[in-house]
Formats: sequence, C-alpha cells, structure tokens
Amino acid sequence: MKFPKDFMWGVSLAAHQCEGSFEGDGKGRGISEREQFHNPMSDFYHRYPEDIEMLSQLGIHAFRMSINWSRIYPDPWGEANQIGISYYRDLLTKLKEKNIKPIVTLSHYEMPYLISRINGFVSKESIDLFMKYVRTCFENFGDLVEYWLTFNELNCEHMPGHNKMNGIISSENHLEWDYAALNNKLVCSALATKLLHEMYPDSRMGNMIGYFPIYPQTCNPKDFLKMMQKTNLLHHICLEVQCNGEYPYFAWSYFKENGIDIHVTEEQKQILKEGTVDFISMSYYCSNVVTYKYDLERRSGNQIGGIDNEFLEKNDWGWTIDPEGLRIVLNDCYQRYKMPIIIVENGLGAYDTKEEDGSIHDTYRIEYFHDHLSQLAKAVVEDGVDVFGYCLWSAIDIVSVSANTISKRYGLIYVDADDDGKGTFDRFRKDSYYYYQKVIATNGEAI
Ligand code: BGP
Repeated sequence: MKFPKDFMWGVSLAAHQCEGSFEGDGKGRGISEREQFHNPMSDFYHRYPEDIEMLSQLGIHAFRMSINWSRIYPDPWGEANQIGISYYRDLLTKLKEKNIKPIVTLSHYEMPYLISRINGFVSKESIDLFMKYVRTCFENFGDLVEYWLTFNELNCEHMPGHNKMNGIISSENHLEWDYAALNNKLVCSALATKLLHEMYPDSRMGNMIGYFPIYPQTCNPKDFLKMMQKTNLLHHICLEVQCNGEYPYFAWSYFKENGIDIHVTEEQKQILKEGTVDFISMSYYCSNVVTYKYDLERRSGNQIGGIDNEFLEKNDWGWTIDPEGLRIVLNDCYQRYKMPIIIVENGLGAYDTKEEDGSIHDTYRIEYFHDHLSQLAKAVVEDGVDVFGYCLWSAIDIVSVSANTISKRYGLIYVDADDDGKGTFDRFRKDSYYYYQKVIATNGEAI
C-alpha cells in the first residue's frame, strides 16, 4: 500500500533517556532519579553528530526529540545556560543540514529538580517558570523548528503514582495534586500554543497522548460502561481540553464525585479556549482490558494495568502486542477530533544480541513493525484517517523509563552499553534499521 506523497517517516528519542552528561556544561540536576544511576545513558550528548549521520543515511524526514529544561535553566528562577542553548542549536542545525525536520517536545518526563521546591506543577507559579523556559526555546530555536509538542504523554502524567513527572518529590499521593498539576500543564500547553502562533505563525503545535485502547472483558454492558468511563478519564480529558478548549462534562462529574478542586480560574478557562493545538500526536504501544468487577490496577502482563488479554502475545516485560489496536485508536481519535494525527512513538522493547561481526538480527522487531505499519496503512489508505507521519521508538538504544535499564532495547541502532553504564558506546545498525530504510525509500510499499 502506498502512503500519501508527503508522509513523514521518522524516528524518536527523549533527552533524559539518551543524552547523559547530567553534570557539567552548566546543566542543573533533573528531577528524574534515573539520572543518578545511568549516566552516560547512550551518550547522545557527545555522539549526536555520528547519530544524526547514521539517521540521515536511514532516509528519515523527521526526528522527534526533546529539550531538557534543566540544561536550559539549571535553576528555573535563574539565568539561561548559554552552553545548553548552543548545544540544541547545533543539533537542530545539523538536522537542517541533513534536511530532517525536528519535532520538538518541550517537556518529556523531565524538569529541573529545583521545581520540587514549590511542589512542581501543583503550584500555579510553575506556569510562569515553564513559560519563561518556553519563550527561551522559541526565541533561540524557533527559526529551526516547525513542529512542536508540549508535554509528553500528558494523559499518563496525572495517573496516581506519577508524582515525579509533575515535579513532586513527596511519596504522598493526592488525587487533587494530580489534577491540579494537570490543569496547570494544560494551561501551559495552551499558553505555549498561543505564544508559538504569535511568534511563528507558520509553525504548528501538537499535544502528545499515550493512546492505548481499553477493551471490555465481556459483552456484559457493565464491562462496556467501565471501558467507556476509563477511556474518557484516561484519554479524553486531555484531548478534549487540548483540541476543543474546554473540560468535558465527564471530567466535571469525576471531579465532583471525588471531591477534587482543580483550582481552575475563569481566566485560565479562557486561555484553554484560545490555545487549542494544531494537531494530535500520540504514542502507541499496547492495549488493556477492564471489567466492572474490579478496578484497573497494575498487574504483570500489561503496561498500565487491567487484566490479561488471551488473544494477544506479550513482550518480555508483559506489554501486549496489538497491531490492530493501532488501527482502532487512530479511527477513534480521528472520528472524535477530526484533526491531523502523527504517531510519535511506537516500538518493541526487547533483549538484543550483538554477534561477533557486529550484526544484530532483530527479526522480532521487524515483525512488530511490519504488523503495526500494515495496520497503520489500513487506517490511512483504506479507512481515510488523516495521519501525516510516523516516528518509531526509538532511533538508538536508550534507557527505558519503566525498566530503568538499557537492556530493554528499542533502537534501530544498537548502543554498546550495559545496565551499569559500561561499554564502548559504539553504534551498530540492527537488521531493523535496514528494514525501515526500505520502508522509507518505498514510501511504505516495502512494509
Ligand atoms: C513512553 C515514553 C517514552 C518511552 C516509551 C517506552 O511511555 O514516552 O519515554 O520510554 O514509553 O517505554 P519504556 O521506556 O518504559 O519501556
């Protein structure tokens, strides 16, 4: 199947999972604990010219990356770090020289540690601090970036237990904190969108949602209702606000039922209306199953909870492998919001073995991409969903968020490093690299 002529084929990375170099060059400490244990991650901070060269040979049109806030503002109340600015400017310039369009996430699960002083995004002060950072990014990189994303997987960040992603270091969990932080981030997202449009009218802002289908366990209407409620809560609060500019009715009912005050002001409601995004971006990895009999809880066998799906295979970490789910979520999302969509993450975490000659035969990953891209093609070509790009996860091996190891590998390019942060850090192309190279060269015909 042939994809539309201008379809953007790309790859993804996130700064805090690949850069390393947590200290030095003026960077401040980031909130992520991982920083303490896995320096130098994939050493992307030093090796990015080599990585961009290898990615350019892959033939990609787009590179989805993130900027590390604590590299730009080690202290969010202080001065900008010029070395950090030069670093990202150089990276973006190199991409431009290779004719690769960057898709830049402003906040991918990372922020300066010092923001925890004000309890992170729970505090309204975080909005000013974030916007100061955003303005610096737009002023310094705006001429090199056409596509921006606000917060990575914003819908996942308000799930209980994700304090750090909101800049909260306390181990206490409060539902009200989760939603007050979400509200402040939604306001940041709207303000960033408005600012981008003012400064660069031709640039475009997208949101980013971790989009996984939730299936009812049976055809019992009670299970269906449960599925609908979970889907609304997990996916559609963020999407409704970011695409349509206001909280949906089911959000208000949920807040009321749970005694949550999100502290949204009338002025903020107006900002949310005026700052809707230009396109939707999403990650897609797996699906979940729910039943009315018990609540969605974390269990082995699933990414974020739910119960086992007997019809699906799983990877070594228990994440379901569900290519058809991708077609389902794309149709569901397009039908509801009628906005252009780009997939900015989709990939398989697996243990890889490097042979003595440096080859890596990751046939399982090729199979995963083949199956998912086939469903993507059906969604785009047969169903007519407006998907304008696909960036797979990940460009090179990086440290996994949930496993906190590099041995859960996703990359098309192998990084010779182990879970203790030891190795040569040399890069090796996996078989999946050559597979994806053909897919791009044939605009999807070689899927
Ligand atoms: C997404 C995150 C990514 C990435 C990916 C794979 O949720 O946006 O940062 O890490 O999942 O997950 P993991 O690293 O946990 O294996």
